[in-house]
Amino acid sequence: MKTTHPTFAVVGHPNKGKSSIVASLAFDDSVEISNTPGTTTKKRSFPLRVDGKVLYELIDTPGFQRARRVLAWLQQHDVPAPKKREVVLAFIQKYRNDPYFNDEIELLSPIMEGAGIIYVVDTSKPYGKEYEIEMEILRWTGEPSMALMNQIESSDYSAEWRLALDHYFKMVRSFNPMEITPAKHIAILESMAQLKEVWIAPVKESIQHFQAYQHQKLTQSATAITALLSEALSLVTEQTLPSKEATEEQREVLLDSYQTQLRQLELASQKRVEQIWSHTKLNKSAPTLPFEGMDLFSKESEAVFGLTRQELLVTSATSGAVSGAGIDLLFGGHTMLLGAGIGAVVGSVGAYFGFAELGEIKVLGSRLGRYTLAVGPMESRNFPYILLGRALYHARQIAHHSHAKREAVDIAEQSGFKEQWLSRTLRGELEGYHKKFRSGKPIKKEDIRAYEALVVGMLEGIVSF
Ligand SMILES: Nc1nc2c(ncn2[C@@H]2O[C@H](COP(=O)(O)OP(=O)(O)OP(=O)(O)O)[C@@H](O)[C@H]2O)c(=O)[nH]1
Ligand SMILES: [Mg+2]
Repeated sequence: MKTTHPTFAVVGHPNKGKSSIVASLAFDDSVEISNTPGTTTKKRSFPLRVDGKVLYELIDTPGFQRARRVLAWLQQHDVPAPKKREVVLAFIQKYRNDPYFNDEIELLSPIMEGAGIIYVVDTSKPYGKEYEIEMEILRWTGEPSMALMNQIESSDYSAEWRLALDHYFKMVRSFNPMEITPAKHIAILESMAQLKEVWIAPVKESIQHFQAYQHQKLTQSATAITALLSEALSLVTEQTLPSKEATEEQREVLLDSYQTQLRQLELASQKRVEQIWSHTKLNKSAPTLPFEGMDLFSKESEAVFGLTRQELLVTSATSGAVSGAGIDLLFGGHTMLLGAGIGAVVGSVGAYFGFAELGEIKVLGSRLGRYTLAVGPMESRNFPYILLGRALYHARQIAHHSHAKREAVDIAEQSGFKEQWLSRTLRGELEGYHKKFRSGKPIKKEDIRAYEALVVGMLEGIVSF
């Protein structure tokens, strides 16, 4: 194999997280992962490509199945160290079509073709001598190697593992494929580069590309989120009417269609963000989208992703919905706000939380005896914050979602999120743009760009690097 980029074969005992490590480091959710030992049966290469250039390549392999037999075969050949490699090649040559040794052939061949070895162990299980057989086989290849300690469950035998692994590997690192951040990703790449001297320079260069690539994903996400906000707030939904009077049912149908369109805009923006972060399978297989079952217009959504009740009141107050006594009440604190007093001040709780007042449904002038019933642009001043809060939260969860994870993204993880994304000054800045988006006038490119910059700043604050 003639490669110009660093290549690593991820090997080890069955069911120790080899495929999970490959998925997380290659940003690839198509890697087969399951808790059935022997899931991976064929070697498969996963290159990480950025702008057409391969930064590095990981090879997923099956676990050792016949390690004892293989080592026995190798040891029949009593050769000095420089010749051991040839014995491994002879083994591959002899058994390449023998299904009995399929797994060993699959895992040894990429190593013999020049891939660095990454040996994966699960340090939540006790160390055992049987692993020495595998490590001994790897030693026969004469190729440089490192060990990754992946603690799958909570029990911790890493101390004894480390003592054992230090005998066989010049580098031993801990790595959790479920909780990967760009910083951890880079740290592990730096260690991996140490395996071969010729890889140090290319990996350094790759890391720079990698960092630029991560930031590019943030800006692209900001573009998708800004498009959502500007399109949703300026959205107008219309329906033709046969006469000047619209029935209650016609109004309801229109409002329903308006809400559906808003939901679709949100969904399209979420899809785009998932695509940016290479999460293309999220909504197909077992994992569910964040917010699935939590509607954009639900009370839960307001409470979780929008403003706090106090902030919502301030928004209403600044929009003139609350006056005099209302504002005094506002600064009295949460307990008062939750009391019966609220209703007395503005008439209905719905007005505070916005969704009752998405927009006025208007009958527009006639053309050829036909009238138009219209709703939009968005009138609720709270709605943009709900939408933005949800979009930022979704982007953060997606950016933090390891490609090794096969379970749902957890909405309950949002603790502390609200406080992190919206400051008072920021709210002031956003409000100006929301007003423009809601004005019904064409939206200027420079306003879109300025809003994107604000969103990039918010994303930088909530996505950990
Ligand atoms: N909680 C947790 N689960 C993990 C971790 N690493 C792997 N798993 C789970 O362990 C199981 C095995 O993971 P795989 O990545 O398929 O393991 P493998 O070594 O490729 O297995 P084979 O292909 O069968 O040899 C899967 O259910 C993973 O979700 C981890 O760090 N934490
Ligand atoms: Mg596997």
